[in-house]
Amino acid sequence: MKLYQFDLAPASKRVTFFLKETGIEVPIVQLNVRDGDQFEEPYNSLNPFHCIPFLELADGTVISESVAICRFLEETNNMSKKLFGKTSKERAIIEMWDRRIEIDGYVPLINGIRNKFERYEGKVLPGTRNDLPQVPAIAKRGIESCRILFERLNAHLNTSPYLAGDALSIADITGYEAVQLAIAIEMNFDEFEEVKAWHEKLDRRFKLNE
Ligand SMILES: N[C@@H](CCC(=O)N[C@@H](CS)C(=O)NCC(=O)O)C(=O)O
Repeated sequence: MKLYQFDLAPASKRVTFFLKETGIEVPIVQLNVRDGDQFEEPYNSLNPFHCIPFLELADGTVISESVAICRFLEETNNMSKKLFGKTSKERAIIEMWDRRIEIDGYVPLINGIRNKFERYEGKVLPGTRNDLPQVPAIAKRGIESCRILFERLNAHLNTSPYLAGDALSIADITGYEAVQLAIAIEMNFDEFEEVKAWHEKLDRRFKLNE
């Protein structure tokens, strides 16, 4: 089994934090996606989405998508810590938050960043190189979408230490990276004090684990 990563990328960080939290170990190969390693063989054929992270199994199966990779690793390793939940109810609540954060915050901000900063010219959509123009309005819309999400998260985090209750879950990892993207796109979210406090708590935890 091999996990293909680029340590600086948000999607890779989601898997890295999951591995650190659970103690699961997987051999890692670094691909520099900024230099276009993902378009070179054998990686180009291994993963047609041309993004990291992706996991290559011993039988040749390739799994991409950070959450799919983490879920597979959790289900195939017998670790006591479960970031996807232990009961049906826990799993549903965790997935609910994870998807809301990904749909309303993470993806709109990724699209925003790729449409805002010059370094993404020609790379507007992840895993592509083409001449699609950058559209600054997409960055503005991404921030608006994330603002609505943060308002909701702020109210929720006032009553809960982590998104799905008393324990950290995969949804918190997605949420942490969404806040990192909000910082990267220069969004001001000072008014969301609960979100900031939760992000700082996660920041200390993940940095301690480094
Ligand atoms: N939804 C995917 C996102 C994967 C993704 O977009 N990866 C980016 C880095 S964060 C990438 O590999 N980009 C390469 C490129 O755009 O060329 C996941 O969570 O795994």
